[in-house]
Amino acid sequence: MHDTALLMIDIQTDFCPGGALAVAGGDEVVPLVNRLQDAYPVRVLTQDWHPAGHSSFAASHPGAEPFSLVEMSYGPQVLWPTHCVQGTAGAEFHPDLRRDADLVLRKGFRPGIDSYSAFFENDHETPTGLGGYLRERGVEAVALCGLATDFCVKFSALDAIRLGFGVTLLAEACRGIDMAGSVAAAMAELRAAGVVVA
Ligand code: VGL
Ligand code: ZN
Repeated sequence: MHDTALLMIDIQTDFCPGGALAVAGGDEVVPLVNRLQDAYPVRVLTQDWHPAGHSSFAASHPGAEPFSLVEMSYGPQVLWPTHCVQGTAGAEFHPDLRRDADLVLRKGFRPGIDSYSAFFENDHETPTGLGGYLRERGVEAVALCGLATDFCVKFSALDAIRLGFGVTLLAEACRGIDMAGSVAAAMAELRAAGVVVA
């Protein structure tokens, strides 16, 4: 088997307009993502899933502003508005997103470390288990869509390359946060790493 998996990254209420960490046009990807699912034999939804008081939240660092940078033991970390707290409405998938995926992979659940990538936490070392899951199912390539292009989609794509998967970014089905040109920078970085942008 040489299957391709569709990885649908963090299409959650908090990343859509009106949410705590809204990505412009985040909800626009939903109809396209729903249609894309029919074309892939393996479909994975990822869900950003933080405990209350998570270390990636600005509110957990007295005096810190959202979108500022801090140095963590594992490297630099952007501090975010409180988002995708386990069990809250904001952590739910967009209400119109199809839920019939094979796997829901939660990430960012360890209090002291963030996890942008669906494959490794932000230390780039601690695996989420997704790589093994895909390998055991005979998957050799992944196609990525979802939110946000410049954070969770980018790091998932780079890690997939590092693990030896063929990687396609479905650009029409992604939206970014775009801090200081970070979407354009992400696209350049992904192309340079060998990601096919479709
Ligand atoms: C994300 C920032 C914090 C993402 C998740 O899904 O891109 N970004 N948590
Ligand atoms: Zn998060």
